[in-house]
Amino acid sequence: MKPSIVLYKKLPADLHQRLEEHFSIVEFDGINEGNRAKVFDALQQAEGLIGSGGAVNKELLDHAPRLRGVSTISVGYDNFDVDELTRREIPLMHTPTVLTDTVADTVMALVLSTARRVVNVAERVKAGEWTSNIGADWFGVDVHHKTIGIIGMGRIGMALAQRAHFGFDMPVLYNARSQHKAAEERFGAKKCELDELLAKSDFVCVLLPLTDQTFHTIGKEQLAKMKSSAILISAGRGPVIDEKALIAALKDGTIHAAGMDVFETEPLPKDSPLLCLPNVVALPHIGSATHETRYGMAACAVDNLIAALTGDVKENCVNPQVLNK
Ligand code: 8YV
Repeated sequence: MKPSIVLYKKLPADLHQRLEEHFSIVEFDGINEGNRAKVFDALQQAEGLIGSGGAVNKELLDHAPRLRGVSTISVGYDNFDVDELTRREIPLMHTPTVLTDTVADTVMALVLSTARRVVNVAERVKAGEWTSNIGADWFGVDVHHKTIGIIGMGRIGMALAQRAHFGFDMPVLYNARSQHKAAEERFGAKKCELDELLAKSDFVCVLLPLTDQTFHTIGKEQLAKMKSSAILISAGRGPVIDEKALIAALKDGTIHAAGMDVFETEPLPKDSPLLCLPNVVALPHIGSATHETRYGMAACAVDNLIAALTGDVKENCVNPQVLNK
């Protein structure tokens, strides 16, 4: 008999079929209040779990006594209780490499669209406001040759530095726990303390994952250290930035603008003040959302689950200490 797994995100047909060749699948559309009881019921038999979104915490794991492998269709895993998974010797698999360039492209899109006011001016064109040669009220600010500060120099930070350095002649500053020799050699990147990066950067790009340590890394105090002409880009996880403090800073001119792909609450509540600020470009967490990359992530996650349940994990494991136990 094939091992039973719970799938909680719709997969392309060929990938669904690939999973089916190995496992007996119980499928759900997400894990939410409405289906929690049914998911918990299916988890009683499940040896594998694959999907994205929704909390995989102790309560859920307590309903999954036979679980041997978990695979998330994402690079981020802040909604997983990794300590609890590790304690139970369950490998957590993720998709760290396949989305790197796509997310870096999204960050660059936010840099360009905030600086050049792309969304704002395009809306004005559609509204019929382009009736004569444009004046200064349509102008933006330059991106090329400006200083970019990258907070969180992982794979995506590196891909962003590459674009900024080679594509836009931008000096690159970065703040990270460890030194990145490759970034320094390839892109002339300079490692800085956070305060120095905030004070010197024209674009501050925050790419940190969410952990207890990174929560509200950027708050009132940090925003006050930025140039008043600077633009903040948020593309890691929303709670890394204190949104209330950011809204205040955008309103009172502490900083010039913000480009955001992630928010403290997602979907962004309809009454968020961010939606009324002309100097904000807000995207619906599209970092990795291209057809090609989302397919690649799903394929990687399927392979990861198969590897985890057949004891053949070679890469992409968040807690590799549980392997070979
Ligand atoms: C996805 C992401 O949007 O991979 C991540 O961590 O944030 C995004 O690529 C998200 O996980 C939904 O699949």
